[in-house]
Amino acid sequence: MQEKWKEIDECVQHWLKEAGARIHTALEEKLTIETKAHRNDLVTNVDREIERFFIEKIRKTFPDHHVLGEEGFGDEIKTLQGVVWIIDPIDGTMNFIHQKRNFAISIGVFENGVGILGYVYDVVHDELYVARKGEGAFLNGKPLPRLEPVSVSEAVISLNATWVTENKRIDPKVLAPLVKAARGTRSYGSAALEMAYVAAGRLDAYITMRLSPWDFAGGLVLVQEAGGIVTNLYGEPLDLLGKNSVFVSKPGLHEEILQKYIHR
Ligand code: 2AM
Ligand code: CA
Ligand code: CA
Ligand code: CA
Repeated sequence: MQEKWKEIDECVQHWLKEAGARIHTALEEKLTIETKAHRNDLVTNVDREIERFFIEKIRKTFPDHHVLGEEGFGDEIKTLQGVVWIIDPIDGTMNFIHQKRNFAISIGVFENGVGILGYVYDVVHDELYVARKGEGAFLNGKPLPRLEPVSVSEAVISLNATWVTENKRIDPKVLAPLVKAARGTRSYGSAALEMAYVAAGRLDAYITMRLSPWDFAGGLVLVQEAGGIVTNLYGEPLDLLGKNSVFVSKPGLHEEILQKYIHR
C-alpha cells in the first residue's frame, strides 16, 4: 500500500477514536430526535455532529478529496473520479436511540470508484474493523481469516423480517424458502455492522433490499478484503452513487443462494 494511503489510514483511525469518545459522551446526555422521510426514519443531533466532525477533518487535511455523507454536510457527488469518501456517521440510528448499542460509524474511501480503505467502528464494544486494499481485513488490528465457502444448510443469514412479509420491494415467496433452509436467521438493524459481521465470519450472509451508498461503502471494502462477495440481490455490482439491494456473502454460499433462491 502506498505511503499516501498509510497516512490516510492513520488519520481515519485516529478520528474514529475521537468520534467514538464524543458518542460515548453523547450517550450520557439527552438526544434530540427528529424524523426524516417517514416516521421510522430517524436522525439525532449526534448523527449530524459526527458527520460534521469528519467532514471538517477531511476538508482541512485533504482539500482535494470529495466527501459524501448521509446527513448532507458533504459534497454533491456526481462522479467517482478522484478520491471519494463515503460516510455514515451513525449507521443504525434506531438502535442508537432505543438500545444505545448495535450501531457503528462507517467509512469507505474510494479512488476512481475502487475501494481502497474501509472502516466500521462499533463504538460501544470498541470493535474497529479496518480493511486496506490488498492487505486484508482486520478487527482491532488482528487479521481476519479469509472467508471459506459454506452451504445454505449451515449458514446463519442476516435479514430483516420485512422482506418475508408483504412489502413493495420483493415477493415474500422469494426469501421465505431461504429462511426455512438456512441454519438460522438474525437481524441487527445496522447494515454496516452486519457487513462487518460477515467479514468477521459471525454471519455467513446478509441480504437487504434498499440501501444507500453510505450504508454499505465501508462494509463493501471490508467484506471484499476478507474474501467475501458483495453484489446486489441479482448478482450485479453495487452502484456507489445510488440505492441498491445488497447481498453480501461468503463464497460458495453466494452462488448457491443466487442459483436456488433468487429468480428475477
Ligand atoms: P441508518 O441507521 O444509518 O439510517 C436498518 O434498517 C439499516 O438500514 C440501517 O443500516 C439503516 O441506516 C439503513 N437504512 C437505510 N435507509 C433507511 C431508512 N429510510 N430508514 C431506516 N433505516 C434505513
Ligand atoms: Ca438514517
Ligand atoms: Ca446507514
Ligand atoms: Ca446513518
